[in-house]
Amino acid sequence: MALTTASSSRPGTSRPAVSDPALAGSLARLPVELLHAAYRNVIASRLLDTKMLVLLKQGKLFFHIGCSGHEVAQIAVALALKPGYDWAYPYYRDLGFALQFGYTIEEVLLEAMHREGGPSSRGFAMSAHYGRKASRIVAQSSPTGTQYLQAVGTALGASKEGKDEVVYVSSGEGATSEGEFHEAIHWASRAKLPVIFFVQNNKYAISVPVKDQVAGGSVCGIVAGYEGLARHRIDGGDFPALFDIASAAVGRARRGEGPSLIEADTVRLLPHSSSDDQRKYRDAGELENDRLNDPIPRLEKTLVAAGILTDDDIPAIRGEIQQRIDKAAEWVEGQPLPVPDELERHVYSAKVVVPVEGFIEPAHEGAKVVMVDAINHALAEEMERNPKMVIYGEDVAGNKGGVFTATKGLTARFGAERVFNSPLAEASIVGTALGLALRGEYKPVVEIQFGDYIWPGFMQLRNEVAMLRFRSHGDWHCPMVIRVAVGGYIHGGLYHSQSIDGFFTHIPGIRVVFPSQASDAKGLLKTACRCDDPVLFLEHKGLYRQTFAASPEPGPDYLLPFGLAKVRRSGEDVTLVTWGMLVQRSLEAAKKIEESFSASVEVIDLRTLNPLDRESIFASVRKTGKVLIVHEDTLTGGFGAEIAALIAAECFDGLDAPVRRVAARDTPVPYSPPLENAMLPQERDIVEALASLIRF
Ligand SMILES: Cc1ncc(C[n+]2csc(CCOP(=O)(O)OP(=O)(O)O)c2C)c(N)n1
Repeated sequence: MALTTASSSRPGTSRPAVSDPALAGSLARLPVELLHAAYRNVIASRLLDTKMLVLLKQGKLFFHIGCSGHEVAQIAVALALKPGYDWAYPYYRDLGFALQFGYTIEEVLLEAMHREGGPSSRGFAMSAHYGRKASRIVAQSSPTGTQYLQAVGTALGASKEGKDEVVYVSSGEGATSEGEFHEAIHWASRAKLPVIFFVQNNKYAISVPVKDQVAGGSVCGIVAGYEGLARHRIDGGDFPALFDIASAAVGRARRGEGPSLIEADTVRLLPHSSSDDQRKYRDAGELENDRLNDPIPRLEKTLVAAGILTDDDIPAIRGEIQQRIDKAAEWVEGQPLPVPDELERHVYSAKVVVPVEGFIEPAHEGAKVVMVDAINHALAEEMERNPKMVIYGEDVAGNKGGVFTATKGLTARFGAERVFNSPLAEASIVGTALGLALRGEYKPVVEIQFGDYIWPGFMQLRNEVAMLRFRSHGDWHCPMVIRVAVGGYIHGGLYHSQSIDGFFTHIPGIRVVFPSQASDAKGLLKTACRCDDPVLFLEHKGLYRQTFAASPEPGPDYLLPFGLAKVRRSGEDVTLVTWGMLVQRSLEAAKKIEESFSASVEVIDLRTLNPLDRESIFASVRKTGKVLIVHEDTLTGGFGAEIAALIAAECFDGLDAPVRRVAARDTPVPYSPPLENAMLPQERDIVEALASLIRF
């Protein structure tokens, strides 16, 4: 069965052009057949809602979230945009928008019935999470509000490219309470980016009424202070007026004059979702009032008055679309479900920058360089090589070059268009980078000033960056580098000392790199800048200028593979697995042990935590029979626990002693030196643990 769009059948093209004043304004300039198609999409959206609720009752789908009451508003706005040229970040209630932007009836049902052939996720994401690459509908997630920053990032790319593309992004009024919405409005207004923020105010966020959500009840009102933002509040049932306003907003965006927010007052004719019963929190009178304000009969009246439709067309079109929907549902039922073999296919890219196999580590002959300068040089070389690489973050631009100087001189060399300051907002940094990266041209390499402050960006990292490829079954991906200064031993206290590797190694979809010395940092960062996956690049602040972490600088062609650990000291009696700052302390401890015992310690520096070089660990443990894992992050749930479990599972027969760990104590990192020293692992802790293993 061929997939056809709801808008592909176009009866009535011979009707007279629009003449009724009800359709005054820019709508009158639209070809009649386009209005017909839009009307058909309105009806398809409504009938699909009803059909999906029937399928739900029949146990053929698990979840439904309705558009009913919103479709007229959505389709009026979609009509003002160019699908496939403009970009769209619709939300879960945007069925009407999705149809107008290119979704077919069959595609809606393929997603709803979690079939393999759906355009957004092929059964990996919930239904109503729209995504369609050919229409530039970016595959959506469930967190309310995250889409806003991504839309801004995509618009940033359009503006950098000098293209007049526009980015549509939407939500209900409830989601505008999320900070990310305001961060997005802020960035777009400041940078005059071509974004249409479309807020569909149906007066409820699940059961929470708008009075408990939005000061004054109007989103338009609460964003009044953003200079450069055009704002419109409009009746969401007034199709011509909405189209007019959307067209004006799109025109303004295309001309580079900045973003617009359109708040449409809509009715929600269904409960929040199929898991909700709105009679629990809305009285019968209110529900009846919504029904009386159903925008579809009103649209039909307007179209009939304008000569676009006749009264007889209406039931005929409905009947025809109903038939198509029923037929499509039957067809979809026969379509294959996704196969479990596909599960891991789109967690990471299949592209590898440098294969581990066959890699021979060269001796570097450059002048000695400290780690922060090696990082700076890696960035400069990659900027030179890739004109679409951009660097941004807090304080990274100009003469400062970041609080640790890692980006020093890069703005002067590559220009403020490519190396620039972001607002002080970590969710903005990560969210916009995602939206920029998924366009396919740009490689954002962003800086998070301190690991301690990555948490506002954690939602974007965990739920968006890490999951985009997976949830879109490989259609969308967002390769980027997130450089983060981490770690303690610098008397930085609770909020300038945190280790974050335990959190991020738990997230499928993000590579985690943690070098311990300058040449590795350079080679790994250059690989990260060419990697097809998102890479969290951890830079230990205490190592930036340490002489023990300095090394001869590798040349510009040097790339170090991910997933290749390094034996930093060979030994026979105990294996010590470590990374980051504790590599040096472990090497010192190993030396001391060898001086006091007739035993040698093999020290393995992992260099990348994801991918993890399991084979090097296992080979060493099989040789020594004893293993100590040393890391700076807190003990409980630290990455050492994962390594210990892997060793227990893989090397049990070869172990002569229990797997041991030295890690930070399970407290925050305190400020005063005696406290900090007690909390973070010290050389003596490693010596003691090694000694006890040797004696075991
Ligand atoms: C970050 C986040 N918090 C909570 C939820 C659960 N949730 C899903 S939809 C929703 C209400 C959203 O209401 P609104 O933005 O007004 O849109 P509407 O559903 O009314 O169209 C909530 C709380 C979520 N998906 N994401």
